Amino acid sequence: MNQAADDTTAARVQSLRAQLQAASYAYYVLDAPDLPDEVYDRLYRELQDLEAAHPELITPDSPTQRVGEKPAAQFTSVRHNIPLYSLENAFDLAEFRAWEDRWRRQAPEVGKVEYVAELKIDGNALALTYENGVLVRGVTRGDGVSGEDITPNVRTIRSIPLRLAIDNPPPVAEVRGEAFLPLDVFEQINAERAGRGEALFANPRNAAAGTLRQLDSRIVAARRLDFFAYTVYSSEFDLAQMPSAPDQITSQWQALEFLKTLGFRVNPNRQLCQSETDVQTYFNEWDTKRTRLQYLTDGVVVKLNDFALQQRLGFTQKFPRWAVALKYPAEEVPTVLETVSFQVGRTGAVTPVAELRPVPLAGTTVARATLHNADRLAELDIHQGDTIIVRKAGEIIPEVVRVLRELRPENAIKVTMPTHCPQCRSALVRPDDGAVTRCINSSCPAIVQGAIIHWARRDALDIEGLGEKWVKQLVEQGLVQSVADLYGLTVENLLPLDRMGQKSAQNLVNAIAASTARPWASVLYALGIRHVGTVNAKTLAQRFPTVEALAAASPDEIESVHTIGPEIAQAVAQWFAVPANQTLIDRLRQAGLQLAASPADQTQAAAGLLVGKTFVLTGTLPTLTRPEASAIIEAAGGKVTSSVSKATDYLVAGEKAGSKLAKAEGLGIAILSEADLLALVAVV
Ligand code: 3BA
Repeated sequence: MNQAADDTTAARVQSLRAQLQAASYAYYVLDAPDLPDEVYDRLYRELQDLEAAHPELITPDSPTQRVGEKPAAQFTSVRHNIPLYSLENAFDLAEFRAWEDRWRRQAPEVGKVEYVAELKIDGNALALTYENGVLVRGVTRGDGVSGEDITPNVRTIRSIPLRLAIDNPPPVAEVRGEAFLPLDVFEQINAERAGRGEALFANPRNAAAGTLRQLDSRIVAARRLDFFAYTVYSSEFDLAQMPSAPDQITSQWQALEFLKTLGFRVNPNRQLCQSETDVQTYFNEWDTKRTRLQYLTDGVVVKLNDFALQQRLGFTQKFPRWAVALKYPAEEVPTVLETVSFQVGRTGAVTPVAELRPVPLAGTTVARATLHNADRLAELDIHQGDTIIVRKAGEIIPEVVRVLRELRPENAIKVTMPTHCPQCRSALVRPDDGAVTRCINSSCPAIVQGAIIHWARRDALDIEGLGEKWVKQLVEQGLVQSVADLYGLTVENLLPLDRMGQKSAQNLVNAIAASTARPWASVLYALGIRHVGTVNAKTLAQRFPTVEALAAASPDEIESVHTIGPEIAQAVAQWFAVPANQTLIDRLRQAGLQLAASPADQTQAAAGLLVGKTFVLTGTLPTLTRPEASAIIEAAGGKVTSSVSKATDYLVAGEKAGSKLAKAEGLGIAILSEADLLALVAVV
């Protein structure tokens, strides 16, 4: 029976929460569990039962509220109160010294200083807002000015406290840090994706970013993201006045300690350095040690410790002057080449791929590396059985850097580019101006397969379940020769496929049917026209709201669209000129795909995303004139005014920006470069 909670129930609920929060902190933050799992589970269930009987007692910071029930429809974009700046990179000691010289020129009388060296986690920066100590918002870094509100997902991260662990929290506080995926979770996710024939995440950072943008927080919860905090801010309170803060927080080192007091995980592998030599030693020491960590790091962030000095140095347009990221070079390891395979992509491009004796490298096991193209293959002079060096710089497929000639086996056979397509045996061509060797048989199974996989991608027509394993069979068995054939498939057609059941067949047919509802911009992207990625497809679909309009447009007309260059325009016009593509469009029309923008899309596009936003332009922009920049802003619904005030949302600043820039900085107004502005309107 649901009766009003009495005082003792309320007290019990509070005590359960406190116990669970403490246990969770010990487990996820301190990594030192202090409560057996069964006890935790029993207390958790008791709390769940009490909350079910007395829903009025549920609070957003209750441990039961980490995982939502329903997926979010979409995330909204929110403006950061304080922008998240970028970090300047230094790739060697000379660049680090140049950074040091620069800030010292600005503060010439400063002598010896302290630096805080922190490992640079290769993750995703998040900004977390706490109101009266309770987590109310979690936002991605985005472009640094605005990010996406992903609060439901942030709540699932166990090392992020739902409530700050202090008694008198300030009205508002913001904590920033890095969310990341532990390496074992990353491996597990990719293994699952491979099993389902889905595209793999290139690295843990992309996997974490993809996870954070999942609309269903239950999936996020299952992925065990983690978080290290490194910044705490509040404009409305003075840390020094907080009862549980140290007397004064005047340095980064103290701030990190304070973040621990607030209940956050702070990376323990940090160091207070007294000299440049200390920083170098730390950097070198961690180059080896970091390979044993359960997360990826790509460098060391060095910050001047003293807040007063930080404040004095301030920020450039992009970076704080008081911090620098000392980057580790991309990792390289030797291994043995077993063979070279030649892959045919959806555009017919043939890529030589080295199949390797598997080696651990930068957090994953590497068994293949790209050899790029015929020129690179010739330049490396690679032979079967060669010992080679592979390097990984964020890609899924690492690259072969060089061959260790002295380790070449005797009589090794040189690897050369094939003359015929390894898939369909037709002669390969290499247009003399390009690096690419191509199969130009449009019914080559490799090309058809690639086109279908691209068609089904999440950012294209998002056909769930249509992964590589089914596509391969559909093409091999001749069921599908073009993406248009997908729309004629029936359950009966699919059942003979290896390991296809009634239920999966029905699901696949349904998923294919659902794809006919995807918007015109997605269809345009899915067609796989060269240079037409998601952003260009959106822009083109907006300017040409029907396929007929786009097909009839001349290259000049297409190029007149802002951000569309001659190469793109040419590729689009050429594509529509091919008779087979005209036939494809006709068949897609018959299948019911959206080849025109819906009325709703059109009004939204006309209204624009910049409605209600006020801009000021200053300085000389790299490519746009003032009238052009204004036209772009106004086309998206924004307003351009001439002077900076509190009502200004964005200042677009170019070279030789003067007092307006200083004023905007003073008011904390977001500063955009021309590129930032273009990125902003491309989202529309
Ligand atoms: N410290 C990333 N920025 C970082 C506060 C500053 C900063 C980072 C950092 C700007 C890491 C840029 C994005 C951002 C404001 C976050 C770190 C790491 N410190 N330890 C100096 O581990 N990846 N990233 N901007 N907050």
